[in-house]
Amino acid sequence: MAAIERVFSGVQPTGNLHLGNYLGAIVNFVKLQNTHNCIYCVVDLHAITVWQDPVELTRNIREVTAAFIASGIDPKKHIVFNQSQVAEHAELAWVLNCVARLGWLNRMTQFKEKAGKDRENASVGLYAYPNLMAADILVYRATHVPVGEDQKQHLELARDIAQKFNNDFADSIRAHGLEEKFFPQPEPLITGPATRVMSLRDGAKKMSKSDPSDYSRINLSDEADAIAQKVRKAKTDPEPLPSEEKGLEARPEADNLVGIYAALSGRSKADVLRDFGGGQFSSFKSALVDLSVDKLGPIGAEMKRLTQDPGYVDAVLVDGADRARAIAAETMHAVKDIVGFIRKK
Ligand code: AQP
Repeated sequence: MAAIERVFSGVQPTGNLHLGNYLGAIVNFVKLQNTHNCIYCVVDLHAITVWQDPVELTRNIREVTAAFIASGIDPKKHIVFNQSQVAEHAELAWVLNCVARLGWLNRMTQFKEKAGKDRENASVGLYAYPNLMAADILVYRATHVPVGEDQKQHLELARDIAQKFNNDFADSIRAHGLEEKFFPQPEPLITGPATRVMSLRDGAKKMSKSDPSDYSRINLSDEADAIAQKVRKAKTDPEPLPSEEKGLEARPEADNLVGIYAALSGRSKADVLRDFGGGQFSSFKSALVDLSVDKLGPIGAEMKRLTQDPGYVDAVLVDGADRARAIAAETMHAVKDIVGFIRKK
């Protein structure tokens, strides 16, 4: 069972899929299809670590799937599915719960941010979330994981868990004739046009699905009017745009908008500033509206078309899950042998 170069990544179906998810993750998912075997997952088990209305959750699973396909992911050549259809994710997560250490999870900043002051009331699932994420990746023995900057720490934890499993069970891995590095070290791919897109209302906060203000983000499902309104209302500062990138330092809102323009147009920030430097935000914002509508409009329209055909979307997920399960089951059989469980052979 040789490890091959395989990409795995996931997006939570928690509603309000936004420009940050698109530029930080989905754009890279699309590119990697040319060079790798890719598995893209709608991580519904992760979503329920905070309360989800069941009807909304079903709708959101279909919406993320539609966003994948509308953005250019090919579910026939690669694998697209929702996590809960492949039981091996949860099964491996339990084994990894017993490998990961409490001290490691206590350091996870995302749990601290999401649990906030009401930590005692957070779900156990939210705390164990990074172990499930490690299982998602390792159950496919994936070698590359494209994510936004905010997921870096979880990826490092997945690497630590993989290494500890390989070390703890080294004798058993050898005894079963398996590769010494049974779980490969997954490489984070934090690359691409915008690894951290910030809120349109506050340049110090990342653009996020759970921000109570819809004006903080551009949703992939937004119509042209909504995109225009949000960009026009986006927070800026009173200075004109600088002519050089250095001038964006300490100006987080300007930096973010220029970064979004650069990412959407496939240019560098320096290049964008050559066109807009010295000008007022109003004309830059008009150009950003046109560009955003031009790039995101067709994706939003295709998402709408696809979500009106839930039968098609669900069939894509079932087919993807069947193919994912075949890979995951092979890993899980080996894990059971390594750990010492008895199974039907
Ligand atoms: N602002 C962002 N900039 C760049 N990349 C981002 N990602 C998320 N926000 C940004 C990346 O998108 C992928 C999917 O994210 P997710 O849905 O699994 O979870 P998340 O990081 O929790 O997304 P949100 O929007 O930030 O949700 P909430 O509000 O619940 O915290 C990941 O690769 C992520 O890095």
